[in-house]
Amino acid sequence: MAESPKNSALDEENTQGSQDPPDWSRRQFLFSVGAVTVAGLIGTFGGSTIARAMREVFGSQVETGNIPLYALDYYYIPNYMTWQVGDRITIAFRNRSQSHPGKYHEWVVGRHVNTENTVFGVETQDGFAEDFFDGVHVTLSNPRDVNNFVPNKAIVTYEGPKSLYNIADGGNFSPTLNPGGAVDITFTVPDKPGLWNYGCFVQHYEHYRMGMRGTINIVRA
Ligand SMILES: [Cu+2]
Repeated sequence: MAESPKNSALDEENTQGSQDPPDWSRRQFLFSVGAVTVAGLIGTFGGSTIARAMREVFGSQVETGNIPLYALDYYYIPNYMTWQVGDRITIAFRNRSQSHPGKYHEWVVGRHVNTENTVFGVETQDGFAEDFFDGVHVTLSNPRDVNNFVPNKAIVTYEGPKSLYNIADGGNFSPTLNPGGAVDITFTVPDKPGLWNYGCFVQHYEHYRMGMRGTINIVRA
């Protein structure tokens, strides 16, 4: 009997002990399953939403225009996106923290999580070695309860009073929102195809470690 693509995906989930070196899509799938498990343990709210979102991981459609991105404790919805080079998009970033007290969360996009050798071994550090927004023209708008914003090497246009963005130095391009906070991030997808990661490194990468991360697949037009 011929396998449908859906069955193949399930088979991959059931062969985690396989000796075969995983290809990229399989690694991405297992990575995502781990994130879902963590999210399910931490928050019963939203668990089913996450599971539903994860079923869309394969064959994810190119998204353009206005793309909502929700930060919860400690995961994002969605945690996978596909963008196309040259498309104009707005990430409508919202912090929907449901813990008490609420948590602030950031959105950092890049590659290669920074690590450092310590007496405890190799430890993850804050942020990515490669910042996706380096050299990218970005417009920020509709800020509400922005904890801080680090532009790093992005070329940023601010709509409205700059004071509302609490502009800060250091680290990757990263809007950080207080609970209930919001900001819209508008840009043209640069010619940086391939897989990128995003994450929240708040509390010395604890949020990232707990599953607050996602993947962007950038495809050429
Ligand atoms: Cu966070």
